[in-house]
Amino acid sequence: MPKSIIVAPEKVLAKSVIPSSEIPVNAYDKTIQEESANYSKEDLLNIFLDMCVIREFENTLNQIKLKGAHKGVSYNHRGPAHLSIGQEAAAVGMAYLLDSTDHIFGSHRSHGEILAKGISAARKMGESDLNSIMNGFIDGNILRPVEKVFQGSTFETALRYVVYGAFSEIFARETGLNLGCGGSMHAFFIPFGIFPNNAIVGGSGSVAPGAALFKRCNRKEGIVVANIGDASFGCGPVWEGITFSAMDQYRKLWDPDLGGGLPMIFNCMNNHYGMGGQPNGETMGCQFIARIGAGVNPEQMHAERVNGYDPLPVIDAFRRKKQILAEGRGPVLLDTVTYRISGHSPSDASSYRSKEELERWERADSINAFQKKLVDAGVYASGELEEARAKVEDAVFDMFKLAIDDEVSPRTPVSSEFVGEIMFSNRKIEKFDDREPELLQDLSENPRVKQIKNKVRTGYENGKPVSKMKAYNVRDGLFEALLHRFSIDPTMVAFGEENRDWGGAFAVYRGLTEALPYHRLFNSPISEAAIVGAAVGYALEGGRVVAELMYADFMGRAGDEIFNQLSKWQSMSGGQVTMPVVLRISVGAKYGAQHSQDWTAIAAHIPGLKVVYPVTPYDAKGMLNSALAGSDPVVFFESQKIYDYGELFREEGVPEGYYEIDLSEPDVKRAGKDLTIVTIGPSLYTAVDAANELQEKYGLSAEVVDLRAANPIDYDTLIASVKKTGKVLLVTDAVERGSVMQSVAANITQFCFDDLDAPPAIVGSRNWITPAPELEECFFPQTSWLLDAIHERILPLPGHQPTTRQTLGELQRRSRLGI
Ligand SMILES: Cc1ncc(C[n+]2csc(CCOP(=O)(O)OP(=O)(O)O)c2C)c(N)n1
Ligand SMILES: [Mg+2]
Repeated sequence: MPKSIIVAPEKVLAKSVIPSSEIPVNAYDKTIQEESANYSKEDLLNIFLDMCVIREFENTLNQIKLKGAHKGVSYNHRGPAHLSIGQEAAAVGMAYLLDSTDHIFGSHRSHGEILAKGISAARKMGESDLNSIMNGFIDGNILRPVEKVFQGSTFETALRYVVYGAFSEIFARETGLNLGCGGSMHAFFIPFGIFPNNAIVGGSGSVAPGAALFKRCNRKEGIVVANIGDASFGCGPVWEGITFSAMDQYRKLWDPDLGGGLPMIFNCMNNHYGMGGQPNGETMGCQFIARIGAGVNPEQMHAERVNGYDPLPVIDAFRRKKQILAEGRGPVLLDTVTYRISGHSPSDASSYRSKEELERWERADSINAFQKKLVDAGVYASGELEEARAKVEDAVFDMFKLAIDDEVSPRTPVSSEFVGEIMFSNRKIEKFDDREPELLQDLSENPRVKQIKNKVRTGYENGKPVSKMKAYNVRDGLFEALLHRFSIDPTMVAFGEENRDWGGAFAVYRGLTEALPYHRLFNSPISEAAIVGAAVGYALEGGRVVAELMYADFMGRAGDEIFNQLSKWQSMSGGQVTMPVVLRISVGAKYGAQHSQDWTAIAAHIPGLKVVYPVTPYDAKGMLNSALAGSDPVVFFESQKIYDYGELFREEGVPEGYYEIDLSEPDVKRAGKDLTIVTIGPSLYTAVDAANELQEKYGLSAEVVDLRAANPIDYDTLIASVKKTGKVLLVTDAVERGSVMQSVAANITQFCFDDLDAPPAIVGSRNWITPAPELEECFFPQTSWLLDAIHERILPLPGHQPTTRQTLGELQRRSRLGI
């Protein structure tokens, strides 16, 4: 049922003030004695030692980057190392209470967080679970080398496993946490709840909320933490992720059983600097990152600033905030104050800060300070701590030596096809969970299902076109595919702008509001970055998502999320995760320069994305069925020009039952022998008109092949056609320069060089902004353009009088002008 949130004029126009409350700053002031109920002696030692593990790990990297050697062992590490020396207390404090059901996301500077979280999760795990993870992960690939040099307790082995796996990952070894495919800035290890770290500053801000969403939608335990820097709070996607996480609907409209607000902590690792810019005093104006919470919701995101130069205030804050999340009152913002003693990277000359400032923080060093705190409180003698520290430092050194040993830790196999092989998982997954999918009604009762039942599933009936009202159309095909998968896969959710109630901006979702509970279909904020980012986070957790961007023109708003997040985590995980996301993107018409662009080429250019563009009801249903049964990210373009078209190419019409179409397979929409016309998107219909005219006026039979996909493309069908005809025209509604057809034409030239009578000719839209609808005929390829291009560039048509300029000379002239 549609929701009803009344906007009452007397209420929204009434005089009042917005209440706000004070935001605590470094409020923690407990002594070790006062904390005795929370920590045993051993707990305090573990906190200290975990910090020391991180310091030694980072110190090792620092030494090899600066001097090419550590403790007399030389190593040349070519890749990056963004160190967090100084931030150990913040990392250990953050991770201390978290187990493997709690999931952290990080940044380019997250080595410390990975180690802290891995060790903390391992410490809380039973021996058998630990053993099964370590033995099971890539057949014990990381464990075997560790076991060769260390025999001890399961936990001590696990500690070394994390350190060795992290070193190996940074050094691009097969034995890395991500088989060496992630590297320093992207390492992660899902079995211990360590989710991707992100080299895109603030990248985790939009992705992590999707993981928290997964936990709510699928009733899973645990919380999600996005560890991001202070300067990241200037990033739009972080604000979008916050907005997405703080939507009212989780508590106001969703089933309360799901748990309420997202279990999400935005944890600012506030080291006071970007690379050199200073958010406080220079590049931002909030002074306290915690203040941002006050602008988000009445609870002010339960924001507070905590002293992250001491692990105990951070642990204390996480203990309280976890409780808030368990009560469904998330999200939370923590402003964890710390300091980066190391440079941004080893080449950093620290020109942006004074020596004196650096020395003051070094004097206050969190590890030494915590050691002193334990000694002063009489918990440990200084010597005991020094001795324990030396032992963990030795363990880190041993793991370093192991990770640089080429025999034990071989390089990730770059010479083979390995990276290519893990780009796509290419799996067929019926459902990601066995539980019963939640539906609100028997689907035979659904109004849209009933309406479709009365439609004619072919475009022609008794030789006559079926009216638009009666014809089963592209929208219906998409709807049937969606409903099919929604009724099988309980994890599948769909979200985007105006998805619920409205029925999707272009009515594809009409009927789904009645069929699905809120958590399976909901309206998102106008936050394209968060829509795609959250889809990525949701999929990383193991759920299927359909996310929607209303117009292709809005892809720029979700640029990073499409180009760097959606596309890359399968391969950067070393093939360990799947990315079952269908990103529906509508291509506009009649809406001018910022609402009518076909950006298939931009998506197809990015490695790691499948990109399709079906334009018939049969293809729409079959290709969406395939995309929704797969395990890869599919950017699914749809055209607003043809949403209401019936099925004009298959006499049998669109089957009522389930079927799939291979996403790489071009389709011959009309057979012919004299000329091949390859199309993508709605240019199919222009090409068919042109083929009709070629037949009627010139007696030529053109074969029209609908590419249907921009990546992957199986060229066999195209090659067979071009070998037969020897002539090929490629047509697209995208602007011609850099279009998908440019690559296809280049490939056809290579594959069919000996069979071609003329070079392939491309007709695309003009390389302009899309003009007003009244002028679209000058912009989008018209039938006449196709005929003229054939006449001028492929095959002179007897008696043909061109009415448009399609000569090679004209192409050169336009190119010279960049238009
Ligand atoms: C989107 C993006 N912009 C810029 C950079 C370059 N860069 C890398 S780290 C960094 C500073 C980030 O500062 P902050 O978020 O505070 O994290 P910190 O480095 O302090 O841990 C910048 C600008 C980047 N990696 N990604
Ligand atoms: Mg910073």
